[in-house]
Amino acid sequence: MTNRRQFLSGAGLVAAASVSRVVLAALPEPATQTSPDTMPPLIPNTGRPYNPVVTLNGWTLPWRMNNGVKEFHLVAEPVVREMAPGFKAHLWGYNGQSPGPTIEVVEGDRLRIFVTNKLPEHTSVHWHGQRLPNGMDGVSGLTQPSIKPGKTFVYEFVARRPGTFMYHPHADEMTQMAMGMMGFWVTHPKAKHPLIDEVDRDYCFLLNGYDIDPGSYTPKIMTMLDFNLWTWNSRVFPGIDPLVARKGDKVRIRIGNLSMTNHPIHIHGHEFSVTGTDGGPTPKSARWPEVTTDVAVGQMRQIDFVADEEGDWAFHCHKAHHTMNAMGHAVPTMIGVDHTGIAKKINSLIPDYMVMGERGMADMGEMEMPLPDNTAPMMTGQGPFGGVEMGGMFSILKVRKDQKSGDYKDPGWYAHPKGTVAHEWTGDMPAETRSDAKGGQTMPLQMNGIKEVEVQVRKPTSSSHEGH
Ligand SMILES: [Cu+2]
Repeated sequence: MTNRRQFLSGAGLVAAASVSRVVLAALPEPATQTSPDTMPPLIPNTGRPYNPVVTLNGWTLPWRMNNGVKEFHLVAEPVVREMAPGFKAHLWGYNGQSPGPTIEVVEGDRLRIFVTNKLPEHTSVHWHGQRLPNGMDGVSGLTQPSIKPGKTFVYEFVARRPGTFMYHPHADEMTQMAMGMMGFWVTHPKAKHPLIDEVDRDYCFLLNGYDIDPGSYTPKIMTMLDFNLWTWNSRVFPGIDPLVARKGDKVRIRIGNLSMTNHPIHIHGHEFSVTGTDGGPTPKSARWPEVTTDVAVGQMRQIDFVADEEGDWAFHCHKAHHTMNAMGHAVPTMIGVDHTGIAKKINSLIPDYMVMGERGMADMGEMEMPLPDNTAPMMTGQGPFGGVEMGGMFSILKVRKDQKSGDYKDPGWYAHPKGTVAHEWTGDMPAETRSDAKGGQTMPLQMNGIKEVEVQVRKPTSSSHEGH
């Protein structure tokens, strides 16, 4: 609301209806947001009504109505993004943030989007997934000249089909997307749509990735695969806000992937259906229940489910390396290697020396290791029962029966009913028995002359695995 008012501040006290043509000819004042918090949904107070989305650790761009045209103003500019508390990255984005603000419109809306370039190099904006006149597609060199630094371009088109979209530059794309230039776009249906259910909560976020050396602030833009920070809306766990629902709510989550690899997005405790893709709503006959959906590069997936199980449910990318944060770890696998005695000897020479990874990497989550300035711990987050040992693309779906509708505040940890938490078994352990099934009859192994060998290999240090 305040942002909406900001737009009209150029008109002073003149009522919106009688604003002079001179004022309306000017650019809408660009709105800026620098807080990384999840902002409440922006309820539309002009144009056709709709049920707004909530952008995880993001916000929605306000607009002004000008003679029946919705006008937005995007500013491409360098930004400082807090990726997690205590960890800031120097990125490029829009209107104070990376990703840029979510743009929400209604099917049939006439749009005018001003794009001002405050970057040190040219840019353009491609409206990913939209049907629009070719010259509005934003591919610099192909459909328009690039927007030079300091210049403002205007894009005009009609939001022709409802769905989930994205926007990003189509000029020096590798650099500009590696630096965080991207945003989400939702076009709501103009009337009840047979394939688009009304939902109680509608979340959205982008999958992205960065390669930022611990202790530094700026992403390495040449990285193609070895990213060390896997982010949702340029945030890493525990910096990603929870997704909150009231028990029984119909929940929609829209996910767009502008990273360099695919992400199997997985939910605990519930099944969802993919109800929409890049191409629009999914036909009902093509929907099936599942708990993980792969979101490939450049794709959007819209998942719907009923949040009918109370609790704190993990919600994450299922690539285990994507739920960890940066660490320069050319670390060989040490599991099973007994260091007894060695550490003591080394300690007499190097007092701070410690053995890492002897029992797995879980120790890392709790170790109070000195980190270089400006990075996020590799795997962290304290839950009610101890360390969560996660980072990167991880959040929590919090379902509560007493969460008020429209309340997106974190309700705290779930209070499990008595007797419903896994607990230690303290009774006697039965003796181990061996299965007497023989097996192995279909394809008998040819062991002629070959002795059984027990392989005990220690993986060599690999310099090609610096990140995740
Ligand atoms: Cu992933």
